[in-house]
Amino acid sequence: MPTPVSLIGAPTDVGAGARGVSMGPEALRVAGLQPMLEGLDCTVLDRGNLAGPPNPWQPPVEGYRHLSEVAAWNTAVHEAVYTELQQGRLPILLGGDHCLGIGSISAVARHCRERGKKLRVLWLDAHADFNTSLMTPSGNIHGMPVACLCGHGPEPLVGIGGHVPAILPGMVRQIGIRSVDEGEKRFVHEMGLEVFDMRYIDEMGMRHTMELALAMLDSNTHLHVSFDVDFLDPDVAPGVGTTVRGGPTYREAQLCMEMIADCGRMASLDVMELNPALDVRNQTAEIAVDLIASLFGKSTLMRR
Ligand code: NNH
Ligand code: MN
Ligand code: MN
Ligand code: MN
Repeated sequence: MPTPVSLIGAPTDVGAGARGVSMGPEALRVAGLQPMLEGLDCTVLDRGNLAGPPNPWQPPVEGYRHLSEVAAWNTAVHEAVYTELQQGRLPILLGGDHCLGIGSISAVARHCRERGKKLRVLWLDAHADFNTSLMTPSGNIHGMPVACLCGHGPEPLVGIGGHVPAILPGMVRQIGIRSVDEGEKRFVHEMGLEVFDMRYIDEMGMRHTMELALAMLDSNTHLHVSFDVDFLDPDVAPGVGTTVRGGPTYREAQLCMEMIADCGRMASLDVMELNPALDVRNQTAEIAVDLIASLFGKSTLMRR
């Protein structure tokens, strides 16, 4: 029996530089996320949307935009994701901007510590999201979640979940990266993050990339997938706030998701940064739902 799935909506854009990802959860529902999963024999509970403060749309203060609002939303996400994991369910966080990866992944890490499980995080994104207040060009906290999770960030974010750092850089594999800020680049190297950037994928192919990113998972490993929709090439996924050309094609992204499904270890998922205000007839939401189907084991032939 597959693990029962819980959908958790987090309708906020407090960590982003463009308004609109707050509409992401509803767009994914409208694109048929729940019936798609049920068609793959998953039992699904939609937990509805979390609540949190509105977006005050203020400039950054000391390198952070909306820090208290970001902390409030992440605290709510942490508790919701943790609760689902404790009940043996597979949480799918529907973003919302990617700052919420702090709440989600800190909850997964806490669950893993308590259960003696190893953790592997796949970060599918055009961006490394490894900025700190000193190096951020924008103050937008959706550019900082990986750094915060690794213990580099403000106390109200780094402390979520009660264990600092929540994760170690060695647990993370980043895939699809093609936009990294200057200071951020140095910090990524310094901390030893393992990054499969687009140059790597171009030269080695998605198959080899995913074989490495998924290497050494065992039956005691919890695999978390944090899927920033801007991972995809903007030709197929225009509905995001920060498009970067040169991303994975539809087919490359499908293979990436299929290989994750085949490894059989995915136990939690974030689907982030979908921006319906910038989308065209909900096509980006529909593509995201297609790719999530592959993540949950839909394949062209035979297997189902
Ligand atoms: N690196 C930029 C910043 O920190 C952009 C981050 N935007 C994202 N990240 N969408 O996934 O402001
Ligand atoms: Mn578990
Ligand atoms: Mn991101
Ligand atoms: Mn991104």
